[in-house]
Amino acid sequence: MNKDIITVTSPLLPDLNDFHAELQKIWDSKWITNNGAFHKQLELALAEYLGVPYVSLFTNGTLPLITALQALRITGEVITTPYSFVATTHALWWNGIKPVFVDIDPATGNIDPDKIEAAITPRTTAIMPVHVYGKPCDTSRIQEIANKYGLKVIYDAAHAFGVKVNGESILNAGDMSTLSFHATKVYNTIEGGAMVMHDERTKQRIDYLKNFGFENETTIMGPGINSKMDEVRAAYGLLTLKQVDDAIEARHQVAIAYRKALRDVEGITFFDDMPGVRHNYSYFPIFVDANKYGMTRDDLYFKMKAANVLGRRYFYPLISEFSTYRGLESAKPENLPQAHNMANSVICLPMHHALTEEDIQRTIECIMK
Ligand code: T4K
Repeated sequence: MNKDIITVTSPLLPDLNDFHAELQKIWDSKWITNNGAFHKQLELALAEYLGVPYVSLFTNGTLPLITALQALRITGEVITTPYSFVATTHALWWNGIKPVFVDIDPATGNIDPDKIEAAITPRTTAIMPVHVYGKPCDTSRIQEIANKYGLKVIYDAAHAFGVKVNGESILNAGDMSTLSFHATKVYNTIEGGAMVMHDERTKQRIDYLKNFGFENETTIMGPGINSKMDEVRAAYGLLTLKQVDDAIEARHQVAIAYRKALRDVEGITFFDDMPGVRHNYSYFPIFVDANKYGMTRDDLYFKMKAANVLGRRYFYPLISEFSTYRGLESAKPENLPQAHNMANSVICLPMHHALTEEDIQRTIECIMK
């Protein structure tokens, strides 16, 4: 048996010679960070590619979440999902905000809008949903609730690069959206991230906040932080942006192959494409029903591992199960049955642009027994 390791993802890398040519320009200019030429160019290129008015680049996908909460002066309680990567809730914690977990809709893995209103208290100031796996939240319903109660909405769109609903970027929903450009994402700048906002004034404020609050050489507009992207990663990001459509199409083909092979496997389910949505195929989660499949999720996960097919249990354990959060009333398992069910049954299969036919077959064979 071929024992080469198949990883859950693999970074989209630019051609090294192309990258070297860009590095030469940076070396010649000696301008290596602080809103340089490549940084400016990438912000504009991303705004155009994504179909959004303004983009502010960050050094990762966690700091724009923390900064968005600061910029909107969010305090008290924020309604969020336990079914995400820990960074979502950590961003609230770092701002001294109490997370209030609401269960998910099993059809999407996203926060269930029907359960949001019951979690609102006089201390609630915002909703922070996640487009988990890049699947769009029900943004209209969430906005209706936010309008009714005067709440802000910040989307953690770390997984939703390039996702559109009926031709409109999902990143235009809510007050702000944040992206991650980590190496493991569909589009990467090694480490990196961004915030998407609707107006120039907010963009200006965010640009100050990510640079210590400096408005000019001598004026500080507020307690900012340092979360700027440097020129090397911005240049890298301009190159990977040219490759990302092909990478998404390659991922789409992997999704087609997985769905074709696994559709009739008893006890294995997965998401299909949503009508009108341009997906990015950032993850391919499958859900194992142990009774029907005849094997538990963990047994399958370890069987795959033994065959060097490294799926991942994103997102297990739930955020609400980590020691920092599990004492919260909203973290009680009885409040989050759907999220627990999903976290206990999920395996994200290897999904990236460079998977070969053989890799896909080896993955499928592990599941088909
Ligand atoms: N919000 C959400 C919803 C998020 O999912 C994330 C991050 C954030 C916010 C925060 O964004 P950032 O601050 O991270 O930009 C990964 C990522 O580190 C993290 O970015 C991501 N979500 C999370 C879901 O997954 P790990 O710990 O699973 O990555 P790791 O190192 O185990 O890598 C997984 C596989 O990827 C490896 O087995 C092989 C491959 N890989 C990885 C790296 C780093 C490579 O081939 N090359 C590489 O350089 O966390």
